Amino acid sequence: MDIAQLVEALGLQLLSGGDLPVRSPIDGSEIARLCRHSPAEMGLAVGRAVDAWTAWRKVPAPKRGELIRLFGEELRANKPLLGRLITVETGKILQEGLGEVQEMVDICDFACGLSRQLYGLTIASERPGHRMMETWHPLGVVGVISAFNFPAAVWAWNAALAIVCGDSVVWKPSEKTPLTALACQSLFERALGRFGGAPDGLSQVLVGAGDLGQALVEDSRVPLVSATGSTRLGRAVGPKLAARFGRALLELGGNNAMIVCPSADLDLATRAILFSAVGTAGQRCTSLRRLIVHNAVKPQLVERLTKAYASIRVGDPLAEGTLVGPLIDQAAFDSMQAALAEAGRQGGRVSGGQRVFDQAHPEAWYVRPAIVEMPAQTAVVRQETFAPILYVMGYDAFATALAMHNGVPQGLSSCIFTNDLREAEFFLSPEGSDCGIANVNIGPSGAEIGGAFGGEKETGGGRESGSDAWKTYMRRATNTVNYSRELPLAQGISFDLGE
Ligand code: UN1
Repeated sequence: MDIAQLVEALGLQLLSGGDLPVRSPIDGSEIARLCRHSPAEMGLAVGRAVDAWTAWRKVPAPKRGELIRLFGEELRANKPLLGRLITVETGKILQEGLGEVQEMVDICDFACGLSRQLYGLTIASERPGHRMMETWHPLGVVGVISAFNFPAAVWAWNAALAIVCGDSVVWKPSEKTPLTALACQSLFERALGRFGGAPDGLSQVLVGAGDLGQALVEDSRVPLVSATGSTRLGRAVGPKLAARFGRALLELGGNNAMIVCPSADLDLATRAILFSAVGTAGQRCTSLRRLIVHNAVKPQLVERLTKAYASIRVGDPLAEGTLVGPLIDQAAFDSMQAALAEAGRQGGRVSGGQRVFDQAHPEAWYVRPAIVEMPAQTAVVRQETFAPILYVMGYDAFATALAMHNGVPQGLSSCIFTNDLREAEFFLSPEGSDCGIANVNIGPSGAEIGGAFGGEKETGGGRESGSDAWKTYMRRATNTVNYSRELPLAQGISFDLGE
């Protein structure tokens, strides 16, 4: 199936003639040309979204859940097509493209159930004849800015929750992956058609570059912006939202580590390292970037990894057996090479990392994943490079490993491999990992949607997806009801005219 047939099956016409070229990282070829939306069009879209929210907030939440249930059905039925399009546009392997769609299906199921569980508390009042409670109300327009590496799932985490919470959504996807965004919108519109009666403008997509995102962030009619991307993006978005008291849900850089202890199951660890360090060509925000290994097992583990890395198949992400597809573009390749050169200067021993298939595909950026043994956690290790580079460092004392683990600016995901209960529990304790996600005997990437997803420090502090992340998409009202004939004041204050 060629790209034209693929997008047509997903309800899109293959567009050409616009000013936004879309390239597939598989071979660097241009697969579409779209028209960019302007910041003025963003303003109009937000206006429509405000109107949509005004109507949608009156629809009972379980009914709103029904729309998301229908959307989940569309996603289930179209999983092979959408998964393939994700692979074509991002270069992640087909298994991972399909996994991304499954993540969307899962969040739809979760959100549908949630639509009957937007619970508030009932609170004991200190006054006689009074009752206190919390109610959760729809917040308004939710802006979503998403990155190229999860071009569909991250939007779905936000959109599925926002819509059952009674909000409307305006989405600015990465300009590197607009086709996936348009396909998601097309499937959502099919669900809307079957649902019937939802307001226009409930979910909108606008494609373009940073000026569009900026218009969304600066629009005071948008009470919440959920932005996924680099810490640099967060530094641009966060202060702008803060300046207008908008709510920010930031999911930024990660520099995720694994501590491997002497008691660890090295077989298990090797498999986990492989998936999390080279999966998605190291382009997940949860990718494993730092390996902190006890010196007693370090030589064995490095040997196993070197062997495993040698047999990784890099190549066409649509072909069966490929584990690593291309990097997204030349800029990603350049920053990988710059980091490797810098690591060398800082005392690292680099193996792998070289470009491959450049003869066959001069416009595509395939690399061998790299392992870099570092003498210490130097500056280059402390920064996030969005590429398959695994820095390996040794330790002798557990406390040193933990200090090294937490000694980076980012705080997204983390894990420990150990069969020692004390080490495992300490890692999860308040004195342990400082990340939003902390795992035992599984890698840092590939989280399920049921938990809250996000991290601390320069990762931005946002939480999306499962658990009670929905609360960010609603506003909380505290209500006190007096069912007595008296007017007692809280804190026992007396305030009488004194006749
Ligand atoms: C991302 O890279 O922005 O935990 C999201 C994971 C995926 C989501 C990654 N479920 O790796």
